[in-house]
Formats: sequence, structure tokens, C-alpha cells
Amino acid sequence: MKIAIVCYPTFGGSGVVATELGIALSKRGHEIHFVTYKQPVRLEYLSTSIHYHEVSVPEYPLFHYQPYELALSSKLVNVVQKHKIDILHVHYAIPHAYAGFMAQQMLLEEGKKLPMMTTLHGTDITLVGSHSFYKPAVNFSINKSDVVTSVSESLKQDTFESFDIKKEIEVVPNFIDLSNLNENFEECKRHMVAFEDEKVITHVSNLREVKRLNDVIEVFFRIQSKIKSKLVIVGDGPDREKALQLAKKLNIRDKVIFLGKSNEVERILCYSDLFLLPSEKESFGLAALEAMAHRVPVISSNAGGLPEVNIHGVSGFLSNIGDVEDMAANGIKILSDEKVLENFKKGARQIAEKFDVKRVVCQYEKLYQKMI
Ligand code: GMT
Repeated sequence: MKIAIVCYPTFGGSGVVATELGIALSKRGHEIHFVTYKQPVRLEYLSTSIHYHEVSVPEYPLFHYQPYELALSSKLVNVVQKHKIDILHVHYAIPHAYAGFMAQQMLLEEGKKLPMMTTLHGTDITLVGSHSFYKPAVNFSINKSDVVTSVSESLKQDTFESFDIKKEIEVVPNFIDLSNLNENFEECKRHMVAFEDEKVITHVSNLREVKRLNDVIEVFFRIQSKIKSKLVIVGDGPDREKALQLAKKLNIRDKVIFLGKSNEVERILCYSDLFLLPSEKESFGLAALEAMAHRVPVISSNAGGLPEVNIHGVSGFLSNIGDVEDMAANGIKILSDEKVLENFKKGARQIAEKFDVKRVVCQYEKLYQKMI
């Protein structure tokens, strides 16, 4: 099939999933066309089966806001006509489903029927989409999609609760390509962040309010008082400074390492002993799955879809949102005994295997077939 994929090309989970899906589909013989404003960060190479089409939005002084949806839908019409695209798959409803619908309508005028799948990722529903500024347009474009998928059962329920959805939502979970996992680094570089006798605790996110970064610091503060350890924070965002101040106040600044945005997440996970994700909301928690694939147990909140990914007592532990005492106690339980840690490492990997790309990509393929 020839599939056009629209996504955010950034480090965010939805863009990562869309890119990895495109790569996996291309390996299975499909022709993939990414249509977005920048080459996706995880898309390292282009080939005869993976193409990238840039959406340019020229600055025009009359416009206070440059009309990205207009440029995207026009680009989609051109790409679909030129490359004879069979399916349009948009990731993240805002504004992609809306722009996709407009492209469909324009193509219909030319006699071309283009089926569209919309994959809901989380914040497009739980944080941004349900805001009254966007809600009617999001509601409309979800209902107009030929197939709608969500990345977890929890997100599906949230969507039905927040919107007036008239169609079925298929749950297709996020995934990881275990065959492509970089696990054998020549040099793990653990020594660059921790001493031999210290454990490494890691958090990866966009450091936004929803990630509860202060809870990450509070949990680590309690763990390091019992277990020699360092905290590595990967990513950047608005709550970085607040977290840094809290670490100073708690007198643990020298044990907290802020690495910023990094392309080396796999290398960091390869020397991590524990992963923290105490989010307020999380439709799935791709960062937790990536940690688990690298045999890193996860201490997380029980928000949203996290209980579908992090299995309590097997791959790590779940606690109520904000219960930093419980999270820390669970972390100490895992880290204070090497045998317990080893069991959780195995458990984390076993659960991650259930989300291997091979099991998930065929679910998308079946849905595409139905749409055609
Ligand atoms: O986590 C974020 O804030 C980024 C966001 C995104 O849209 O890229 O992530 C969402 O989609 C990911 C991929 O499906 C999920 O793994 C994340 O759980 C979800 N984030 C939230 O629901 C907060």
C-alpha cells in the first residue's frame, strides 16, 4: 500500500510512534510518505520506500497566525495526487485530522476517495482537544475519520467521556521494535554519571507540568537517603527550573544530572536501574515502555493507560498520583536487593515483549485493508 503519514516531527511520543510505524511498514513492503513541517527526529534515512514531504508555511505579515492547516491540507492533496496514495494516516487529532478531512473533501471534488485513519495519542484528547477552543472541530474531525484508533483502552474511554463520538474506536497499543534495540554499546558510559557503588535512576520526558517533575525529585530524595544513587533527567521543558530549585532546597543538587534533549536515550537506559514516571496524565507512557524494553523497572503513577503498560509487581510498581512516599518505598524495595532487582528487570523485559512491533504493526495493516 502507499500510505501518507502526518505527525509532529518532534521528540514527543506521538511523533516517535508515527515514525517507527512508518519505518516498520516500509520494511513490510509498503511505500511510506511522511508529510510534516520537518523531517521526523527518529527518521534517520530516506529510501525508495520512505519519503518525506515538507509542509512550508511562508511568513506573511498580514497573518498574526500562519495557517498551517491550510498548507498541510494543500500539501496532502498534491502528495496524494502525485504519488497515488491509498491511505492517509494522521497521528494526533489537532490539527491533523481536521486538515486531513479538508484534503479528503478537495480530493473528492477530483473524483478521488482517500480513506483516513486518525490515531489519538493522549494530550490531543485529555489536555488540549477537550478545551472549548478546539472541542467542536476535534469532535467533528474524529467523527469524520474513516477509522479511529487510540493507543490505550483508557484513552478510548476518556475520548467517549469527553466527546460525542458516533463511531467505534479501535485500541492499537504503542509498540517497540525489539529487533532494532541498541543494547550492546561498546562503552556504556555509566561511569560518566555515577560511581561504581551507586544506582542510576532515570526520568525521560518533555518536563511539562503533567509529568509532575517535582514528584520525580521528591521520590529520588527519599530513595537516595537509603540507597546510594544518582538521578538522570533527560529532556527539556518548562518545569526544569522549578525542579532544579527543589533539588537545591533538598540539598541533593549534586546528585541530580540534567542532560537536556538527547538522542542517546538508549545508551542512558542501558545503564539505568530504575525509571520514574509519576505523571498526572499519561495515555500510554511510551517512555516507560522504552525503559522496560531495556530491562529497566518502572515506578509510575496509575494515571490513564499506565496500568496497561507497567504491570504492578512484575515490571515495576504503580502508586496513586502524588503519593511520593509509596513510590519511594517501592523504588527502595526494588533497589535494595540485587535478586529482587534482577527479577524486576526480567519482568520489565517480558512485559515489553508483548508490545513488540511485530505484534502491533499487523493490527494497523488489517485496519488499512478494511479501509481500502
Ligand atoms: O507525553 C507527552 O506529553 C507527549 C505526548 C505526545 O503527544 O507526543 O505523548 C502522548 O502520546 C504518547 C504516544 O502515544 C503516549 O505514550 C503518552 O502517554 C501521551 N502523553 C500523555 O498522555 C500525557
